[in-house]
Amino acid sequence: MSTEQLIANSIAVLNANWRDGFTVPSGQLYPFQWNWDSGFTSIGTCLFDLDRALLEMETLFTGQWDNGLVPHIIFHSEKETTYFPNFDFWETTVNAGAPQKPKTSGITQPAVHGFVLEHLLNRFPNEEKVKAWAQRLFPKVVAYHRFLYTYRDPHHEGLMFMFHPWESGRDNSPLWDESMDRIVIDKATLPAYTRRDTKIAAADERPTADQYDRYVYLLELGKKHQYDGPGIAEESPFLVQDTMMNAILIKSNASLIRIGEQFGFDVGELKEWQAQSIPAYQRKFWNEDLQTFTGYDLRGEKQIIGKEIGALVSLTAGIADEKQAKALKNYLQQLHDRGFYLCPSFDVDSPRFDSKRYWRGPIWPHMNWLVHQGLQNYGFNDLADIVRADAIHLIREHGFYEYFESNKAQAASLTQGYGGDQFSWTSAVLLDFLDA
Ligand code: 2M8
Repeated sequence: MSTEQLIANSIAVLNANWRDGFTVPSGQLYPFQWNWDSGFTSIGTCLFDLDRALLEMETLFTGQWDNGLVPHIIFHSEKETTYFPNFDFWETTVNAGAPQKPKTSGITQPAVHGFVLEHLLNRFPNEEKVKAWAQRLFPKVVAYHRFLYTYRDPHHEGLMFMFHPWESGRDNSPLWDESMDRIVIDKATLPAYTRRDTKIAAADERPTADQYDRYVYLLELGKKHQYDGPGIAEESPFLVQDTMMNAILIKSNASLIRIGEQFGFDVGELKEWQAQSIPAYQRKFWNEDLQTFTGYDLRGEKQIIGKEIGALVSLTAGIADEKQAKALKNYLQQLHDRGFYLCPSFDVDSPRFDSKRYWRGPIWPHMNWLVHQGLQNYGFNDLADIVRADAIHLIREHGFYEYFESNKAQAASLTQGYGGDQFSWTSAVLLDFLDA
């Protein structure tokens, strides 16, 4: 397929997934607005319809709670019933600060908004409407970061926690296995539910039934504590400080500081967060033996051992020092030399690696976008080019899927990717990659 055709197809996917004011990740599998998906979508959409890209982010923030939370799903339609868990299962009315309309979930996702604002400002430096948009959203994004530092950092370390794997965006990563195994499921007390995802995507490419029981358990735990109560940190068996969520938060803090300075907002609070978060990330997450950053299991009080894609996002945020950056770069270079597409979402040498199951091994194009930028930050341009080229190649050969086979030998016999088709962030980051 020619580059012109790829661009035309990407735009067609994003047009087909556009609803009234926002883009669904994938028409069938994910029929609502997802938080971090919208950020990546804006980065692609702005290249052919700037107004729509701006509206995407504004619509997302119509779901913001009084406490600052930006939920992971905004259920703009209450009639759409093909996704589980829907708004009625979340019952966010337990929290008086949750909006009545639109209905939302009660958890969050990676804090991409700050860097998305800056990305668009940099792309369109002379557009007054982009400047006005950034100034309107700035205080809302800061309020969201304040939520994370207030409600998700009980020991005031400068590192936020998550209490549900869906918050990480990397739902069934093997990183969470040990914490998830801690949850004892009592079927008699777990509310009845029916999954919808496995009716649309292949079951062996999705999380398992046991994992879904635990997702529901943690949702109920959040609900019990109004989704922001201190009881979450006290009780949740799953309580994790994640490498990627914290790296993205730090990256967005940096963007907000620059934006705030450009437009004359007070950035004192942002600078204080940043001054605490970067050294804390360095101190707590670097693992000398593994030569990578590893998240921290707050409930189990230990590092979460595993080589995983989230650590590579530290490059995008500029957290890694030169030596650490080199180690992360070498890790990727070796994978490339051994015949893997970049960047597999989990350690290919681990027995828990699964090249086709969701976040346990496949390639995710928006992750390539983040890692590509990170490698460029440190001047590793040749490897950055490979990361970009691999994403383009997989989409060109296998279609606009949600994720892709990471083992080149195995991918050679495949004609398509995995998970949902006609996927928004896949199309959006492809547009940006092709525009570069
Ligand atoms: C996936 O997660 C949702 C739950 O949020 C699901 O499996 O139902 C993840 O890949 C997540 O990162 C993504 O934002 C979402 C929509 O694309 O799908």
